[in-house]
Amino acid sequence: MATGLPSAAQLIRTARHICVLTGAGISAESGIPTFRDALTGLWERFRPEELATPEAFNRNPRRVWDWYESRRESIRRAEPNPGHRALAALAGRVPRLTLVTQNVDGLHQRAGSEGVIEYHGNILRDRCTVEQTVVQRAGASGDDLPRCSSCGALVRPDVVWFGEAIPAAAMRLADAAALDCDLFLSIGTSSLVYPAAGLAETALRRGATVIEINPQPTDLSDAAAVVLRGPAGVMLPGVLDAL
Ligand code: BV8
Repeated sequence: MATGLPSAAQLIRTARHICVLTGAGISAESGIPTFRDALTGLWERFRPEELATPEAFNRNPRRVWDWYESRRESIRRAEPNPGHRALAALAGRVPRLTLVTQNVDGLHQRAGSEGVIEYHGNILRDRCTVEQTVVQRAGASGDDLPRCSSCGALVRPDVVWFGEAIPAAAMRLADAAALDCDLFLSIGTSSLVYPAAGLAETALRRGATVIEINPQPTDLSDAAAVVLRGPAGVMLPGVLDAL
């Protein structure tokens, strides 16, 4: 396993198709707590599986909405950071780059990335729990829970909860990129949540090379040809400069 920007830059310079998977770590420098950090303070007594599941929502929609509204607030205040921006710029410097994100914050798009595959949806969109489509909310309702403007059913955040399937189009596009890429960039993810974490394994099985960018080691680190052990907001601009 090599370390350092020159090795990463050399691999990126010669890649035919780069598949990138990002996790909450790339948004950490925008001030957005990673998924587990989001369960601190008021929410520290909950585990992700107790809030980010259909069961939790059906049991207590108010509590789940309060958590999502507090996360939406921090996302609305956040700006893309140099890591997001360097990744958007990188796409214009290589023959082909597919960006798959586990993040639901929309910051890659705000940084200028195009064709972003939102593997776990987007927290800022509302989805009708009956029509299963992205909808506008109706005005304030009696029980002050957000409701669908067309059918009056509860709306939920348009994200993938634990135990729910990945949206079919996102799954198909991400799998195709992991199967076809010759270089896989894993950035800011603990590689713990499946099937997202399986994308790197798919790429490896097809003989792709892996680069990991993360201040901490993960289960993927040993399989990476190059590890940039630091924050994405520093490492990605560094890679771009080294190209
Ligand atoms: C499914 C959206 C089946 C919601 C999210 C046992 C074993 C294996 C799997 C399972 C199991 N039991 C259950 C499962 C399946 C389960 C799963 O994987 N569970 C885990 C906990 C074991 N998966 C599912 O349920 C998935 N669905 O399997 O469905 C099915 C199939 C067909 C039909 C029906 C059903 C759905 C999973 C999606 C859940 N939704 N998010 C929301 O956001 O509210 S997951 C959420 O957590 C994130 O999206 C991300 O994917 C995941 C991890 O979040 P974090 O830990 O916060 O972030 P991350 O992992 O990225 O960690 C931060 C990293 O950044 C760290 O490594 C840190 O070092 C690094 N970092 C920090 N600062 C920086 C940095 N890196 C770079 N720069 C920095 N500055």
